[in-house]
Amino acid sequence: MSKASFQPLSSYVEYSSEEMKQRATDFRTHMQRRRTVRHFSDRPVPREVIEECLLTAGTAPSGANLQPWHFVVVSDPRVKHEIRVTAEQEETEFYYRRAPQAWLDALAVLGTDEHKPFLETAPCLIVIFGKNFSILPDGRRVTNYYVNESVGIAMGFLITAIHNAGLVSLTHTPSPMGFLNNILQIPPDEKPFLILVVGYPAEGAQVPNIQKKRLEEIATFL
Ligand code: IYR
Repeated sequence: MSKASFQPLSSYVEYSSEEMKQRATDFRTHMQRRRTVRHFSDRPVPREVIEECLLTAGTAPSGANLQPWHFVVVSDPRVKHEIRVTAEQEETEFYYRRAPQAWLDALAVLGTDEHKPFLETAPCLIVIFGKNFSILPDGRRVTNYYVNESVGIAMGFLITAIHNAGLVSLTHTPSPMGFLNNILQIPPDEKPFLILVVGYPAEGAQVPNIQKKRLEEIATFL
């Protein structure tokens, strides 16, 4: 077991209450401009931007700091094509056979169906895997903890970073997702979590007319 080692918290910056409020409001306004987009342009995105956003995702807190995530960035058109074809097979099963009517009813506001052209049009697919085990620097294989929570937090950081950089994204979850291990040759102990489709919006892109809940509906102060 490695021992805890500490250092001063030198990166913390304190703001006045006024400044804090302004920053919180500015950030909310910035985040409220984010929309999940399904109409993508095929315009390529700079690789360094994706790298920076992945490094931001990698700053997320994780169980025992084991960082149980693996981001596979796909821009090869042949691999994207294979992912699209297989995802559409699974999605056809989902929409026509697997999904209960209540689920299809809930999805109706989004106008989604089994067609997933964005998996080929968008320049970049980031497939996020959660790792059940880590290999430590000394070669030991250890169990990861809170993998779903950790990967979920890192995903939030990634989506925020991509929005902040000026690109759009779509959290896409074909179900089941095991085919991604086969296509991308990822070992079975890594579990696909979702595909984050990243790029520029298509010209004239449209988004569903949906609302976010009000504070009173999502928060309780005691
Ligand atoms: N995986 C399907 C269905 C779907 C499910 C949910 I929950 C969504 O928020 C959106 C879609 C699809 O991608 O179409």
